[in-house]
Amino acid sequence: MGRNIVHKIMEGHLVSGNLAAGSEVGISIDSTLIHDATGQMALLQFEALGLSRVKTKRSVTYTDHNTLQVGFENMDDHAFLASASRKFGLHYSRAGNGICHQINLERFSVPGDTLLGADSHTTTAGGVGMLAIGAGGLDVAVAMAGGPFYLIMPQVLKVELRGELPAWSSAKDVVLEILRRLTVSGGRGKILEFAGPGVETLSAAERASIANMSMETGALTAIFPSDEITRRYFISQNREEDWREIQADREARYDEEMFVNLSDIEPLVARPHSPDNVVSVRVEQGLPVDQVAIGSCTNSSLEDMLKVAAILRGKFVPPGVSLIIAPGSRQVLRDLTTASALADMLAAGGRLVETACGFCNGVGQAPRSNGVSLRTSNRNFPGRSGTADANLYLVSPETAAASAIHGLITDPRTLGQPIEINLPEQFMVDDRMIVPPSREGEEVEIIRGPNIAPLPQFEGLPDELEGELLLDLGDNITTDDILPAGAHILSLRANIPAISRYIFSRIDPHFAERAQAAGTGFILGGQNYGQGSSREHAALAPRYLGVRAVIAESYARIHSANLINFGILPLELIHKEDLKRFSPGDQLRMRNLITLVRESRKFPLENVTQGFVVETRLDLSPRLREILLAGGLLAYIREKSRTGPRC
Ligand code: MIC
Ligand code: SF4
Repeated sequence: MGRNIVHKIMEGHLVSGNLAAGSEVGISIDSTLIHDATGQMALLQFEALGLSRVKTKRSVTYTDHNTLQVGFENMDDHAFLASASRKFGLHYSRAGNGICHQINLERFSVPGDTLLGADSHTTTAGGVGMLAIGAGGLDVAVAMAGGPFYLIMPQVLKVELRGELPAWSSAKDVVLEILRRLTVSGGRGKILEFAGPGVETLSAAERASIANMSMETGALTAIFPSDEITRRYFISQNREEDWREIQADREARYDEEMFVNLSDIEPLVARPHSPDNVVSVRVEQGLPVDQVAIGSCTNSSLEDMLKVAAILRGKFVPPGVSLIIAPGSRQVLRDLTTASALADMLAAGGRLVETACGFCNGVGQAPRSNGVSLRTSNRNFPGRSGTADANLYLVSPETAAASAIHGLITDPRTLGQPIEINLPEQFMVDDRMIVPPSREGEEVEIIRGPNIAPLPQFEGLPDELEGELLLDLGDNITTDDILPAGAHILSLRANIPAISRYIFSRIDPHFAERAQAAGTGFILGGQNYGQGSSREHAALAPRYLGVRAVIAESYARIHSANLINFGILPLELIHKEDLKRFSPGDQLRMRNLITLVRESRKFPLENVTQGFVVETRLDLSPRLREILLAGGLLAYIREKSRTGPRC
């Protein structure tokens, strides 16, 4: 029986376990990615592991999430990241160079290699056949130290693409269609592997957009073959030597299959407030828009930007519409200037902002109260834009540009003749904004401004937990709900005591005080708890405030791993009807935890206030049991290194 791409790459990287879906496997990691929202913790944690240099083939730190510098905190972070990267052997991409996933695709991706990134959209590199996975910063720190990445072997879902996209439909519409079908939880426990004749009709940038946003289905990652089109992309990046062909075998076996006929894809839009709330753009046609924001790691390639420029050429945005344009990288921006496309964008009234994440995670360009913002990014969760009651709609660059010139949501098909763009044979390759690591043995001093706080230390798991149920939340709670995005909070990512003040602050502004007063706390969620970003702060900071267990129906993968990494129990309710039996403020208790974590899958949870016991479950591999007993991954590694090999 033939092998699919996922199994081929995993086999080549297997360190422990076997590839049977559902079992724990360890894989070796070739490259890592961190940035200025997750990298501070990852580097502090790497430092705590006691190694002097990273052991990966290549590790890179990017400065893209928060480049506003409204106070010293932000620059303290950048100076720390730059100096620690140099010392520990990481490349450092300076502010202004662009968004991590776009630069990784351009300059560092390698088909067939593994990449672990402290960012959920690390999956973007799947567009060129890299097995690219998002994880918490601590898991990435361990990978930088040469340790394997452990995961539950997912099922491989073949997404067979047929046909060809019609004019005005775009890669973004393909992934919106996949989200419409799978929803934000339908990809859980799966990797999406793209196959079929439709693949060769898509460019590398289009595939990367699809791989980027596929993770919103909850999938571990998504991957495309690396073929002649990929090779041409590498040639135009002047990196043909990094290209390698990766194809599934002819009779490759998959766990599941779905079909997408590209010829049937029409322009789509994800309505507020979830990326799976997808309808045809025709349904929303005519809705007045206040803001159109084009960019983010999903849609900021040269191809996307050239299409936008072609649509804007000779037009002008009406009063009342703010058109934000953020090209994905310095390379894209420079190529736009030579193609004179930038001139067309500016002439149309476009507001050029720095090549960074920016508007996508609430760092600038917040819409007006109750405003409508049309975005080419990948998430429209409530409050993500920085305006609590704004309405975010996710669309393709074509739909965004068409809507910008009309001031109304506009089906791009109404623009008539399809646009034509010319991509250069060779992109503008210039790596001078990427600072190489120091030479081995060279003295480098790490710069630690006052915003760089020491790592908090946590004790091991106690035998008994008793505390208050602090919050009762619903389904699909995002990490943006747990720890909001935005420039101010982002500038505290290196300072756990300071950032913990903002945990659940949009849901309850007094949460942090209540949690600390309670001493030990529990959180109740619904389905798919912790979906969205990889930010480990959404686990680490609650732990700092005394949260020791979350009770939910199910969890998003990265967040559940982060909870365990910081010694919080991610308990699953066995009978979901039990969710309704709890009230905030109830006193909860768990006994004999040490024995239960060592031996059991079932964890009785007592509601002392109301006098009942419910059954919860925690499926743990022996390694995860030990991590929980130690109180978290760092403590576990320290214990291990006293008794055996590191990591
Ligand atoms: C996001 O898109 O939500 C972020 C900001 O890039 C996050 C990273 C973070 O919050 O640390 C992600 O996707 O992982
Ligand atoms: Fe940056 Fe937005 Fe992409 Fe996250 S989703 S990496 S914030 S551009």
